[in-house]
Amino acid sequence: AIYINEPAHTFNEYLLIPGYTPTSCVPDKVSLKTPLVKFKKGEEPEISLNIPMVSAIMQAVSGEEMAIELAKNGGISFIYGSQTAEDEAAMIAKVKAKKAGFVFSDSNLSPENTLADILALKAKTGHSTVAITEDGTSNGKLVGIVSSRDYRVSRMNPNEKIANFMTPLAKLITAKYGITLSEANDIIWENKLNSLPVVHEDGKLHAFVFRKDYDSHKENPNELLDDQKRFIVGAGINSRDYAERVPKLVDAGADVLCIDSSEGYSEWQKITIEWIRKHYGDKVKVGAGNVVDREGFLFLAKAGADFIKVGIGGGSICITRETKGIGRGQATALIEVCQARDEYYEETGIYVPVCSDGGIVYDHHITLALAMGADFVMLGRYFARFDESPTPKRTINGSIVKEYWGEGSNRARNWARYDLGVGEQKLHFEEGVDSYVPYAGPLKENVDKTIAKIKATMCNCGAITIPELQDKAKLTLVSATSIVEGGAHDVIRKEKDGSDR
Ligand code: MZP
Repeated sequence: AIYINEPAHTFNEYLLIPGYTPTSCVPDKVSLKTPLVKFKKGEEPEISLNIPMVSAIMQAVSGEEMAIELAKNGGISFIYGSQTAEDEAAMIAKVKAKKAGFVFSDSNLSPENTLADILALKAKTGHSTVAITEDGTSNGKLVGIVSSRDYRVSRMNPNEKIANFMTPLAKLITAKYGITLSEANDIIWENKLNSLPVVHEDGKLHAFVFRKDYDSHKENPNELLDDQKRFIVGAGINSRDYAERVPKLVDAGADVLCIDSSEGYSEWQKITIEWIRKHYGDKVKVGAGNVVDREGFLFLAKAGADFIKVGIGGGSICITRETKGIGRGQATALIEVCQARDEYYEETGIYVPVCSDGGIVYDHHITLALAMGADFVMLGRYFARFDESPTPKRTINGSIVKEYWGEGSNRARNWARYDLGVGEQKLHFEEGVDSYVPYAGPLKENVDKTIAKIKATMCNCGAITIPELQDKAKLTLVSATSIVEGGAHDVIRKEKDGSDR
């Protein structure tokens, strides 16, 4: 046997020591852009993320609603593979059917409806914007729009007829399909509008462009507004039914696949990647994992993985270390794998992004993971708490919670994630638990706060990009007592909001 006598460490045992911060290093200047798939030296990756966060390949986390919202915010979801290939492909197709960039609503009301009807429609459909047409159909002449950002609406009597407050809205200019984003923005600014409806030549409403539209800010201003901009989405696959599953996911429009396995240093993964390369060449991107050491990384990199996930046993719902006695402290595993990734890059000129998967408890663990070399992190528990996760809210002992269960639990029955070739299509023993997590509200609110913390810490370290952070970061192991010192201590706290950390 080989003994590694140094203990493996977790994120909680590390802190960053701040570096010099020049005045030019402010959070607004920080870019969190990061590669999702491998690329050659001097080239750009085919897919990048605007934030280094992806949602876990889990039933309780990544459905289509999560995927759309996370993509809007710059990350990507991997739709869970522990469902039939048809169901998974249908989820992918739903995400791809949504147009990115411009807020669109096909829900129409006529001027005869009341403000209360608008609010009810918004609540029912989840649309932030409602189109008002002359006859209340999507083919009718557009006379205005009402957006939840519309300040007038909040001050009105709900029984007021739309017709009565339509006049200012009717003055909105309706732009023709085919104009560029920059032309749309000019019209918006010149006319002091909040938004601009865009219609097809056949008169059908096509899109709304908002003055403060987060997505349209990121668009190329010369881009035509109809363009086929879609949200990016990933999909989990396994090393059992890939020959049937992968074609369905690719046809549905999945941008990237990931082999979902609790232990990825195996011939099964190599066979799966080889099958994809044989049938699709490099066109279909596929991540692999999970590994926790240099050998595991090199094996999957040589097998052709587009990115590699690190982490065994650190997930919040995971009991793999207890049941099977395999795993490694997440920080130590990540540091070793990232060093192997850097050496591999030096030798081959191929950069294979590393994803730190599982075990993120505090927001600052994400920054630590990035500083240790991760290109992005995969989160389960974090995203399971949000409105957009696929599970309903419940009240337990007076607290609002959402359900969160492991893929290795009897509830998920994701036997393919754990199968070692027995192929009996059942879990022989559980490696995950079924649990609750505190409900934390909408994704955007939480992700914005997390990103603000990451950017602030990066500035403390004098870094405005992730590679710069990885280069400059000074990390220290901490003693158990200094962890205690790091929290509020020796005071009686008035209130403690566990979600804000
Ligand atoms: P966390 O963000 O909740 O700490 O961890 C999420 C990660 O745990 C997933 O991305 C996956 O790698 C892993 N996972 C999912 N199910 C199980 C299980 O049932 C598990 N053991 O370990």
